[in-house]
Amino acid sequence: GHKGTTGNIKQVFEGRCWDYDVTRYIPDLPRVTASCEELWKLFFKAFSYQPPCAVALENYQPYLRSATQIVPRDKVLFWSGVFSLAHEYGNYGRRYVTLEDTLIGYLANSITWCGQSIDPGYNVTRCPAWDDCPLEAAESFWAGASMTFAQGAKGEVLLMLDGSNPDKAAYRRNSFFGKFELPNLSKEVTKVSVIVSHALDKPKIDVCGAGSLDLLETDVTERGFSYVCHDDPLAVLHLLCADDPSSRECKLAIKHIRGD
Ligand code: NAD
Ligand code: CXR
Repeated sequence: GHKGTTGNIKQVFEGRCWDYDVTRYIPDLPRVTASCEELWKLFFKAFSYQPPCAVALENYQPYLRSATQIVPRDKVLFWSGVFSLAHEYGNYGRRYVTLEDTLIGYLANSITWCGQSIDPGYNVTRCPAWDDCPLEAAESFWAGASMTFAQGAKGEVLLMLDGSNPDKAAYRRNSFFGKFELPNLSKEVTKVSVIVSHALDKPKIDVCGAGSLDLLETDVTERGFSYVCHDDPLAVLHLLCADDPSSRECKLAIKHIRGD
């Protein structure tokens, strides 16, 4: 069991929606024409007045159709296991655009919701955990959102992965990326460019050209896309170093280089 539907969810959803239009303008992302009120109605209709585990992927389609924005060519960023780092590197839509930078992901990120058959149609005290429902029901919103996001991608796409998790391989066929994004990339995608990031001063468990990254290369090239993979490019390493400048891997030879 888990906490229930986020308090004031309608106000949070509609408020975020208005705010997105005013303060979250992302270069070259088309605006959504549906009003915030219409979007809330479509979103709420997908799950409300239904048992919490009975929500099929199709239920969210009317909402997803109304809220989809097509991301400019070469700007889509997917991620697995590196939520914060990916959004920092993408600079919240200014350098690359993640699902959470689009309206669909922005409105739903970090909120909880689930339906119930009786009034008010959603459960305020308890929503099932992922494992309490059949996988499809728990996944249905983010699965649909991820599929829609992948279907709209064009050109070269970027994927950021965690190469330092001892419990999870960097690339997994059963992650959201593996199950709903990679299989739904359109023919307009040319290349999948992968960044494998490693926690500072920790063992590098998964690296380009081995293990799960080999499997990824196979899955990407079999679909007809070209593939490139980089471990810890400096632009990403330096972001990690901003949070931990004294770690061994961040000791730049600054004195030596700049002189004194
Ligand atoms: P991931 O393993 O980092 O999972 C992302 C999040 O999904 C997790 O933090 C968790 O909140 C949830 N999640 C996934 N599987 C779960 C499970 N079995 N049990 C409980 N919670 C689970 O990476 P991923 O699975 O590849 O998903 C990330 C990709 O899919 C991104 O590219 C993004 O576009 C999309 N996505 C985003 C969200 C989100 O919360 N913003 C959720 C799902 C998918
Ligand atoms: O715990 P952190 O993320 O380092 O979180 C850093 C900040 C948070 O304060 C929050 O503002 O990043 C934001 N954030 C979310 N909004 C969010 N929503 C869902 C971070 N993570 C979020 N999640 C999920 O929680 C992500 O899918 C991610 C997990 C924690 O990610 P991480 O440890 O990188 O998989």
